[in-house]
Amino acid sequence: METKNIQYTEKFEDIYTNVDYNKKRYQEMSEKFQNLHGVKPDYFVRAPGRVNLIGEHIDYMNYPVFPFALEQDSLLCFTYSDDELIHIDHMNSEEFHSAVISNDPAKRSETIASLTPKQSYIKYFIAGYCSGIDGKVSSYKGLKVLIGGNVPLASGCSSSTSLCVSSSILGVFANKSTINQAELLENIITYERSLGTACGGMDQTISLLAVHGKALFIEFNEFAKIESVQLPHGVSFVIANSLTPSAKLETLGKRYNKRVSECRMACKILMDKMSIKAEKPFTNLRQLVRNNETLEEMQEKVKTLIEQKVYTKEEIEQIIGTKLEDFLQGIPQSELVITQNNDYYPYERALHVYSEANRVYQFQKTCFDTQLTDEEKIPILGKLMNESQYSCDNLYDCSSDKLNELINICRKNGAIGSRLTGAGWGGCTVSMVRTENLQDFLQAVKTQYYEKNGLTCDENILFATAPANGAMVYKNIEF
Ligand code: NG1
Repeated sequence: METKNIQYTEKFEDIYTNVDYNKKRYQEMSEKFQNLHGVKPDYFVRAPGRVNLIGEHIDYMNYPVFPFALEQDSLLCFTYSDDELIHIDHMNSEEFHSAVISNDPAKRSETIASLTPKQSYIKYFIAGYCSGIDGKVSSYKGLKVLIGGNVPLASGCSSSTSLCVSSSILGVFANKSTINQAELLENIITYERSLGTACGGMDQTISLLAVHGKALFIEFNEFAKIESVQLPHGVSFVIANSLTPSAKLETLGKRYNKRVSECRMACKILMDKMSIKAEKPFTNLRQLVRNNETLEEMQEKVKTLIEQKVYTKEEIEQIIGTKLEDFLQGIPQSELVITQNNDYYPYERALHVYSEANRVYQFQKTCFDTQLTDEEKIPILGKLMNESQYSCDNLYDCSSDKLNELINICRKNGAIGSRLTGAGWGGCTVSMVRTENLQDFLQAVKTQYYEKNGLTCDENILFATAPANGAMVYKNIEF
C-alpha cells in the first residue's frame, strides 16, 4: 500500500543502521499494542529528531540552516478501528495518558481544548494528523494508535516536531490523502505553529525529507533549495544532553517568541532608518537585503542604525510608532511576550541573525569546496561552530550555565567545534570530534560532566550520531 508522497518500506534495514537496538524497540511496542488491542499493529510510522550543526534561530528570519536527522525518532504503530474514533495510548502510560478523540480535522481546536495536562502531548499528534488530510479527504478512518519514541524530550532535538511529522504521515497514509509533499510540509509547519511557537521550518523539513548519510542545507527563501551535503570523513558528531530541559511552550513569553518579537522590532527600526517603504512592515530581517548587500554589510547597518541598549516597551512603541499589541500581530501568543517583559534587545538579536546566516553560508561553502581536503575543512567548520556558540550565548542569550559548562568540557577534551543545538536555554550540545579520539572523548565527558554532577548517562543522553533517514512508513512483517 505505497503512497507516492511518503517514504514506505517493508525492509527494516532500510530505516536504521543500529538494527538490533531498534528491532528491540519495535518488538516492545508490538507487544504492548497486542496487550492493549489483542492484535498486532499493521504498520509503524517513524519520524526522526534532528541535530542542527549551525544556523540557530534564523530559520524564522528566512535564513538557512544545516541540520541532519538522528536515528532517534518518534514512533507510532497502528491498526484501523471500526468506529470513527482515534484511540491513543502511549508507551509511557504513567506520564502520558490515553485518550479517545475524534478523527475529524474540523474538530481539531475543540479536541485540543479538551485535553488534560497529562494528555497534552496529544495536541502534537492532532496538529500533525490533521495537517495532511484537512480539506483533502472526504471521510476519515478510525484508528488504534500507540505512541512511543526515543528523541530526548524538551532538549533541542525536535521531539515535538518528530511527533507532529510522524502523526502527519500516519494521517496521510491511513486516509490515502493525495496531498503533495510541498503542501504537506507547509501545512505541518503551519499547524505546529498554531500550537504556540513562532517557529521556522527547520525541524519539520529535516524530519520529513532527511537523506541517509547526508546533512541538509535548507534555504527558506526559495522552497525548493534543499541540498544534501557530505560531511568530512574522519570526524564524528556527538550529542550530549545537558539534562537541563527547556520546555518551549511553557517559556514562550520570555524565550522563543520573545526572540522572534525582538527580531521583528529590529526589522522595523532598520526599515525606517534605511528609508524602505512598503505597504506592510517587513516581518523578517532577510527582506531588508534589497540591493545585494553582503551579510557583513548588514551587520554594519545594525551597528550604525540601531542604538545598542535595553529598550522598554514604551521606547520601542515610540520608535516604531505603533502599540506593541498591534505590531506583534501574527506571532502566536504575543500577548505573553508583552505582559512578561519590559526589556528588549533588537541590536543584539539582529547582529546574531546576520552573523549566524553568514556562518551557515561559510559552512556550506567549506563543505562543497573541492580545493580543500577533509583535513583542511575540519578546523574551519569547528571554528564556525564555536563562533556560533559565542553568538548564541552573548548576542542571542539562548545558552545557559549548564550548556556552557558542558561545551567547555567537550572542547577541553578534544572537540574541534562544540555548541548548543536547537532552541537552547538547556537541552543538548553537538560536538565535532576526531573519530579516532571518540571513545576517550565520550569517557571524559561522562566523568567530567555527568558523574561530577551526579547524573546518570545512557545511550540516549551521550552518543555519537550520523545522518539518518527521514520519516517513513514500515509495513509490519516482523513484529
Ligand atoms: P527546538 O530545538 O525543537 O526547540 C526550535 C524551532 C526551530 C528553530 C530552532 C532554533 C520548533 C518546532 N522549532 O527548535 O524552528 O528555530 O528552535 O534554531 O519550535
